[in-house]
Amino acid sequence: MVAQLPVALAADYTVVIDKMTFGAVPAELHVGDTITWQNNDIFRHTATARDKSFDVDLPAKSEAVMTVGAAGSVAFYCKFHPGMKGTLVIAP
Ligand SMILES: [Cu+2]
Repeated sequence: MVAQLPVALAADYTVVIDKMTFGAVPAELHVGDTITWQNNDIFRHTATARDKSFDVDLPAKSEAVMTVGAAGSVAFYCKFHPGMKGTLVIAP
């Protein structure tokens, strides 16, 4: 009999940017998941990792998808509005 290995399915999450603030980030993130950054503002934003592991450009009223690449705790911010920030906690 063949053992059934658990299959980790990649999950898709959305982080909404609204009124100059990053919304809630996924509580349970794993490498291979995708995050759609959705900018609802009339301003351009970015989602930029302090460790440079990602840098997503988000023109006004746009969205962009990124795949989570590495485990760890990654602080991020907006290059244009440094007060906008958050942290992704990514499990392997
Ligand atoms: Cu911004």
